[in-house]
Amino acid sequence: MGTALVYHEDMTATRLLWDDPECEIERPERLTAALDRLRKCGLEQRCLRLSAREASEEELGLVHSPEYVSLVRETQVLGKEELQVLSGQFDAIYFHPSTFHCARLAVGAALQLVDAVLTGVVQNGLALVRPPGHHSQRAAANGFCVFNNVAIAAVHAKQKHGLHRILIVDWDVHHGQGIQYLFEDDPSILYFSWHRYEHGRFWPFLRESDADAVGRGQGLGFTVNLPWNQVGMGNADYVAAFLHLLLPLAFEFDPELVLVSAGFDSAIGDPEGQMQATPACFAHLTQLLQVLAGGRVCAVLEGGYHLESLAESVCMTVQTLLGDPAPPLPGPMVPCQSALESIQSARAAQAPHWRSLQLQDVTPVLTSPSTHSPVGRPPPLLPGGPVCKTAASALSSLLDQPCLHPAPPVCPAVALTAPDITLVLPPDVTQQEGSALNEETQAWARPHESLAQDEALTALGKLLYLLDGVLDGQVSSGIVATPPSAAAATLDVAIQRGLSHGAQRLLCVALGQLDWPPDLVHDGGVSRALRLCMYPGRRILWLNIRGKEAAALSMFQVSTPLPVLTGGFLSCILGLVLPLAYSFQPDLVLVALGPAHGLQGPHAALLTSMLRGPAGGRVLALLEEDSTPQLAEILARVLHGEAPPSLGPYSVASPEDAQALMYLRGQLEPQWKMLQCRPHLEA
Ligand code: Q9C
Ligand code: ZN
Repeated sequence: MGTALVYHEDMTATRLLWDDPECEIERPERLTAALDRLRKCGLEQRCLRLSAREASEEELGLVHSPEYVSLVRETQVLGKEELQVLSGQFDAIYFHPSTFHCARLAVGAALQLVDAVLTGVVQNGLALVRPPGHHSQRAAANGFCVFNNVAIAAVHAKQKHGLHRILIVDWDVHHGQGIQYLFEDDPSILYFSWHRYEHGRFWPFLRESDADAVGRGQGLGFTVNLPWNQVGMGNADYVAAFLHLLLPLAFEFDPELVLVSAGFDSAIGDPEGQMQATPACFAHLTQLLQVLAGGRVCAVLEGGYHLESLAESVCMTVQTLLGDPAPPLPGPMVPCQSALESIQSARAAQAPHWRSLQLQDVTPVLTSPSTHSPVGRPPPLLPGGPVCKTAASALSSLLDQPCLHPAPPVCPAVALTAPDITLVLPPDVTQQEGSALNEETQAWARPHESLAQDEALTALGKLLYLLDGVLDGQVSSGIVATPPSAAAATLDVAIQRGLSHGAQRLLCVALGQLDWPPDLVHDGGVSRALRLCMYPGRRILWLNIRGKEAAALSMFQVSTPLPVLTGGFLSCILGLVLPLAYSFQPDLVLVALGPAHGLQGPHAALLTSMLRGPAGGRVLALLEEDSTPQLAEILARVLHGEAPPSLGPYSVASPEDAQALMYLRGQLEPQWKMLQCRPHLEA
């Protein structure tokens, strides 16, 4: 199943006809720049192109009043002067004679996308639209938005497709107050928005954009606001917000569809947002959403005013929707104190409404009273007020690279040692036949007794071949089956070989009874393992889930006994595994499912799928030969970019699991900063 790209050239028609510095950034080139770059990168060609239709007035009426729809309809025949006067009655709005037509196409595009996804024509998609929608209200245009494209799409999905739970993720840098107002008492729509807020000093200057606005009535807890109180938020801040706030709630909510209010004014270079997240960050955000709702993700363009940054971010989003692995994020992954304060405040505000946040430490942050003013609009900040991170680095150098998108994408290869098993695989996943040279394989096997038998040797040869393929970029990822008795030794060789073949940092996630490879620990005196830990580069991070005890033997050796079949599993992935992985920034991840790993297919698939993120997709999964072919198949599919199957109804972590997790996080937090979800006390 593919990716839809919904568009219509007519949406470039609406434009500002008079001088207005506030509105001039919302211009037709936004669409053409994005589309041009999609073409140049070969991404448009990989999508199912759908030509946008106009929404009917009945469809507009799903969220707008008839009087308001009439008012906008009548702008078609107004002259420039009259348009300007009418525009002045709204905040940050211009009308053009083509506005009604364009705005109906924008809504129609969102509806067509939702229809294509919910009827199974495609898996996901992007609607490239103007005007944007998320500020628009029942009877008011606002912030360049005329009709609320995403809100109408959500109501349509409920009414025409019978959906019960829809997640709206608004990653635009402005608060989509229009969406919030329309659904604030509706528990069937979970609305998440982060936005530049600066304690109320940023447009639209609303008290109800703060973290303590959580919805009302039946909808309590279904509005999630994450206000950014400083500019300069970057990749680490955005990913932390997803891991520690959005995703725990989203998994608990268990949406049937994810709608993204995909504004890219939250990216680096944008004059409105003044943020620092690079375009690649949107690939990660997209990938993190694709594990929800069976991968049914519909992104609809909102803002984004730096043409280059917008175009590149759009490409990153589409490429990820197509299933390609997200590129590694540049720079150290350390969320800033202000971001942690915001995340913590939002978690604290939501905790009463979500089991996934209970039993976790959500004590609110004390901020000095001077930063909040109780009534009215706080005084504006002087230009050059608090910035979270040092000034913009090289946006241009980032965007000038013409070939950020490898095409065609590399695909996962699957190697199996049991040749009689036939797997049903996606067409562009190859079943690997190749093997490393015999002498080489034997040399690697020699120190390990358990690798002496033929079966184990054959598996090892395939593993070595596949590992080289991944590290050399011929395949993106892979799966190897080994005899159970050889699992630990094979993993050991994989680690050594990975490091000697160019991996700088290697993350090993071992499940079940796979201890830190025995010969590494027990080879007398200082083991190779410990030597590697002391190596200046600190190159291996070892994480054993379901190890014997919860322990951080060192910052590079972590063990946790979390039972994998309960809600503890999800909090372990979101609260421990992914934060560690994103902090470590490995260039290769080994996922080893050892004896008694106890993972069901969907759990293994979710873990493997999410570990693609931190490592640029370079994941090697090691299975035991006697695991079911279905397991190999499902892992091949997620490594290929397909959505993992649902985990089923949400189950909460047991108090013991939650405790063990909190203990480990507390120990590791000082070194691995993505684990943090509250600011330091001294800050
Ligand atoms: N410098 C969207 O991104 N002007 N709308 C704010 C602050 C209005 C943004 C002025 C911005 C509207 C869809
Ligand atoms: Zn915006």
